[in-house]
Amino acid sequence: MTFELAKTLYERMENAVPQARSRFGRPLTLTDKILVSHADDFMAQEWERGKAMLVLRPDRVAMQDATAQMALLQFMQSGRKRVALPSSIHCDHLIQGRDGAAKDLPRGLEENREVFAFLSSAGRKYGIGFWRPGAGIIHQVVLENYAFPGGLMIGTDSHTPNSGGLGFMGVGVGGADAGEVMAGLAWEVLHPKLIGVRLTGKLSGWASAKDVILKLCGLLTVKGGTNKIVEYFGEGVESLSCTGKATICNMGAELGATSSIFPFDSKMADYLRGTGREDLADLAAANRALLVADPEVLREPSRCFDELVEINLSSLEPQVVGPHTPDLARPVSAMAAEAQEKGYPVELRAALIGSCTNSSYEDLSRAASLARQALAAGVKPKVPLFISPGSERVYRTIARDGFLELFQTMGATVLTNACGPCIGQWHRSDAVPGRADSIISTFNRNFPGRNDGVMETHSFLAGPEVVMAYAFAGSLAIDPVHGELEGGFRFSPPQGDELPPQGFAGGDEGYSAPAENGDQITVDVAPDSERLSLLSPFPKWDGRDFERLPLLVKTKGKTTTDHISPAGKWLRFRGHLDRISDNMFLGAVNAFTGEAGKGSNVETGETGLSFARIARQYKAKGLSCAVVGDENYGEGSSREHAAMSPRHLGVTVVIVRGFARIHETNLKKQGILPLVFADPADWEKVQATDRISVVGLAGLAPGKPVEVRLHKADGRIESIQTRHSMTEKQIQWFRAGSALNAVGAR
Ligand code: MIC
Ligand code: SF4
Repeated sequence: MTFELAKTLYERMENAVPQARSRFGRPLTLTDKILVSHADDFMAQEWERGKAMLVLRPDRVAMQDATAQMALLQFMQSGRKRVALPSSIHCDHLIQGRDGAAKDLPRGLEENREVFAFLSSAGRKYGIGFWRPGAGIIHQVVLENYAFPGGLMIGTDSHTPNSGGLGFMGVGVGGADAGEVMAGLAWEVLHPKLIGVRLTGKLSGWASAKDVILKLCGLLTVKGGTNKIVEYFGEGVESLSCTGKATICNMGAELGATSSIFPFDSKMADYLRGTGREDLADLAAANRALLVADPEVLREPSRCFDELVEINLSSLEPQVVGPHTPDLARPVSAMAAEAQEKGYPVELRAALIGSCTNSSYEDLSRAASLARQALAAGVKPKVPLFISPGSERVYRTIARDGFLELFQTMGATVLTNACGPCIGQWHRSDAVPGRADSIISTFNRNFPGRNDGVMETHSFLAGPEVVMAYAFAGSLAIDPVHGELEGGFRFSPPQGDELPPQGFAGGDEGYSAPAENGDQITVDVAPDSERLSLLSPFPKWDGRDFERLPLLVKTKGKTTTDHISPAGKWLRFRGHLDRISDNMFLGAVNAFTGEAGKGSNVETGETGLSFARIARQYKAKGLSCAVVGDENYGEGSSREHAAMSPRHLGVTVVIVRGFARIHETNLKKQGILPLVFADPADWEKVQATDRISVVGLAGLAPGKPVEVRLHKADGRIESIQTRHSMTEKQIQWFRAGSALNAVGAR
């Protein structure tokens, strides 16, 4: 099926690409080529970067189990019998890592039986491929099975761009977007600007693909990629394996980028062949010119990119980032001094290798090469090590090739092929709330509380080689790359194979195909379920201005979706809006008290309440409320619960210094008014007891500022200006109460 999809796409590109070249009057980047050939209507489309809304037709939809529930519940409201395009569900987020796969997987199956039954029955009925729990992490499975150069996919997970490693543009979206596209609607996204990253030189020694993106995170920061696509080019590109490229694209999500992409090359062809898709490799090779930027772009990149960055792979040093944010980067050689200076706890309590970012065969083989060296020299690991393979295919292959045995010899716990600790599905036996200690992983995110639920844990991120080396060093005070370990042992640089020399091991990979005709299949939702509940539409806007709303919370500093709607134990309730809403803002820092997760009911004066409780109290009195946030509000994940819970509990407006892309769209989709302070300094003016009015809503129009009035406790009224980025259509969503209501209303 993928071959056919690719073939039709390349035929379409044959026309679309020259047409776009002449319309734009310049050579095309790869991103341009992909976007123009997926336009719903190329001629009617406006093509201004940073301004126009693109209306696109993706080739696929991918969903992971934690977000698929809401995506499917929303799709089901459309009344369609079958999805309009190839789609898949991947069960990876709900399995807890604890004792190792042999015990964890059966336990996870039992604990989540209801949810998996719902997802698999919905998959069978609506024509969606279903990957069973343990089959692997969504992005690895997509890379191995579905990605093809030049294609476009949306996925209900922010790391969907991982597939850009195979030239397949992936974009993370909320479940509402996925639900609508599966129902046959086109997909809309703000036309991203383009960052060109020129890679020169060649990786060698310790440096790996992970270091390229960690370095870039340090350079561009977590908001540097908002509403932008990162396209890589230059001679360094060819030296990176396909899965290494995927690592880089994966973590483009940490820049807030809409997507990241690499041009088609021989490494991609090798990977396609290695994963049994020889036909696609040949087809892509025959269409190479469509799947790379025009040669003139490489000669004159400033004509075609909005921003340019250059990274020399030859001089790249391995990086370590963290704690608490992925953009706090430094070379590994600077870690020890910085840890001391900043007072980070230096003793490492856990080392974790895996996640969608770093769980390829190459990653594990390079980590294994270091483990082998140390064990041979009699050096023992100092820190508990956890390994999460990315997919069943990778798992079987490392089992066959002896890495698994090696990891087990050193006492590692091999977890299910799933997200596990990366998303807080981790029973960390030695975690103590309130105690700060340090862990290091190959993951992509390290927001407070993410892995073990303890806000104080200092989570550092690095490549698989560096994490393995630290597992033997045991301390951030040692530089395991350049320095000596106990007994004078020094590692030699790691070595590994990009692809398994004997090919991937075969066998059942955990896929179930949908039914040919799903009419007779019923979707499993128990009426008394505490895990799933069917959705009822949000109320439509009553046509009136928002008058004197109480302020539910003003957040200070980082407010990621992990702060707004934590995962971990709450993943349980991802299909049950009312239950999950009790987690609302549990991680958000109250700007007035500095405390996380608690605030006051301004009506009753009661303090120390959870924000969900306060919102429920207001709601019971018929009051809506407002939220005020800081910079890059909603960064991190695609989880729309961070928009749905506030909406469910009565938040009607969110006013911030700046939004992250996916979250802003999620708010719009769910009918919440997302406003941005015209003057970021006005954030300071908002006080705990202010009542907030938003006026002139009947005249809401694209590009038109919105007036917000702060009614002060002493009776003064302060007026401030805000802006919004809603298009005419998105304003309809607001009026209808949600995007889904607006679709229904047509
Ligand atoms: C994440 O890495 O934060 C997640 C869990 O994969 C999320 C999706 C979710 O919250 O379910 C993401 O990245 O979008
Ligand atoms: Fe899963 Fe972690 Fe990847 Fe998210 S970032 S998809 S939780 S492995």
